[in-house]
Amino acid sequence: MLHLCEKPHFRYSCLMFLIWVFQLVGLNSGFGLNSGLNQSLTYIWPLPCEHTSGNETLTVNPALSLSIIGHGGSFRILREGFRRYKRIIFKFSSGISLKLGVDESYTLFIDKTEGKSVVWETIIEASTIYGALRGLETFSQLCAFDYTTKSVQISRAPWYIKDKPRFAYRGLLLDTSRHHFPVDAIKSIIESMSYAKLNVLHWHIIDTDAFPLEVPAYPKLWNGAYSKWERYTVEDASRIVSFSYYLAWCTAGIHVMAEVDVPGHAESWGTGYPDLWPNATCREPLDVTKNFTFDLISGILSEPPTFVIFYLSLSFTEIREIFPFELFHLGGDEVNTDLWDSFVLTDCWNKTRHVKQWLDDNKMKPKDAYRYFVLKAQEIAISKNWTPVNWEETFNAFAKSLNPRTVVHNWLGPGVCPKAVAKGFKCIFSNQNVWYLDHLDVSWDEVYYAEPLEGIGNKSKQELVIGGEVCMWGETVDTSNVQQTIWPRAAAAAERLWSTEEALSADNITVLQRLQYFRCLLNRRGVQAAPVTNYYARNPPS
Ligand code: CP6
Repeated sequence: MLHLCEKPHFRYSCLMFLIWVFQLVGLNSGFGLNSGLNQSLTYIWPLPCEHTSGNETLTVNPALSLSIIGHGGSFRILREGFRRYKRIIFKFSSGISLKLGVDESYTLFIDKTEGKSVVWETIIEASTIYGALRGLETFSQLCAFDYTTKSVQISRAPWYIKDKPRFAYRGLLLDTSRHHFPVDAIKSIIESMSYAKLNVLHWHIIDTDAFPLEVPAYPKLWNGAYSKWERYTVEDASRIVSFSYYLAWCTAGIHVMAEVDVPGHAESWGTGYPDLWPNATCREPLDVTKNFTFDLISGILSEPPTFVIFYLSLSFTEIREIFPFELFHLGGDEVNTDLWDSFVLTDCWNKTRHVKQWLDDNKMKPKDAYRYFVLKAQEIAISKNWTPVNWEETFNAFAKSLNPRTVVHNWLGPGVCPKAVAKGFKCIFSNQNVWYLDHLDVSWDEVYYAEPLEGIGNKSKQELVIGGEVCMWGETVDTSNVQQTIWPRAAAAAERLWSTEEALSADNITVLQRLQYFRCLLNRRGVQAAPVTNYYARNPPS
């Protein structure tokens, strides 16, 4: 329960500060912080005047919070200081594992309290910190600066709000291969996602055009980056993930789902390791015949640490800890395995002598090799305790062989989610006709009225649609125009994914007015959202 208004009984005559370090559990084995240190010494500099200590080892919950009890003094300075220290403490920790489907519900009351004098109070009730964060976002949207009175006001009080998401998965894809995005640009995008209550950043890290990620075990992989400066170190990746969880230490609650797209869309892997290409002129899909190809995928997904030693010897143990989210995307899209296919470029396997030989020896057609490749990649992800996600082509080509835990990611128009859930698979809706943000001719209302559950009548099957995702592919955007292209249309999808159908069935004009207001709110918060009814709208609302 967060009390956003100061309550009278907090007025003690002396100041008192509490720092909650709850959920202190477990023993650490010899790795990490204390390894190699003489345990009998106190590593505090300068040494405190007095101290005693014991011998238990505790794990500090990253939800570390500060309660201030008392009155007087500048709490703001203390709060800022607390934030600063929290940032230092958790700098290299990717932190808590926020689960998909965590309870994000909350209730928000703004009401008069009983008693002699009238005191207005805001109370947010939530059973998880993430619900409380969603509630804070809502609260912030009720607050508006009034230019006449020069104060921040809440109109239409008292308020009572009861809220929860319709779908657990509310995503935005960002593609860092077609154009590079500096870490700060990615953070701004994450921050803006939280305003619309989107909760998954699908990070399409690598593609044909560039391999910007550091993989310590295979240091030449990121030779495929555009330049030395257009790369993400393991530490950058970790920072992005922990920022999503905490967002400047208290507001986002966003998952990062990493994608390593194989076997197509992977030409850049071979810049450092040309052996991965079927041949020098035909470079993807990746060479299916070589163990080395799969060693590399394992290398990316299960990289043990090059021991990272910073000023505190906190180290990552595995890439799995850098991306703690349960879903990992393995791509699998646009692999054309048929000789007669129009995408001649991707028909390398048949055209490369040693690959063709391998196919014949193993009595495989390219389609079989595609399945073999995708399933092997899935096994690697599963062995690391990730749930694999694949673009819908894998389901379309060999649904029967896919691991039943696979999440099918729709994109080729409508239709695959009904089929996937009928077969018991989970599904994410991203119909390219409406939810591909690089299609500038799709207007906000086409985005808004796209329905992830279309064609699925059965309630238990509907539950297998975990949500949807708008996709910001990188061919046409970089830092200069990405936010304008994402917003405001991503907000239309965000409401579709959060709100109940009653809210969504409102008339076009009401929705438009509200969306225009939200777009201005984004602008006020520094997000360069484009106008809602823009020149590229194909069907401007009448
Ligand atoms: N890159 C990857 C892409 C696309 C896909 N995968 C894509 C295809 C068609 C359109 C937009 C994007 N650029 N890896 C499809 C999933 Cl219109």
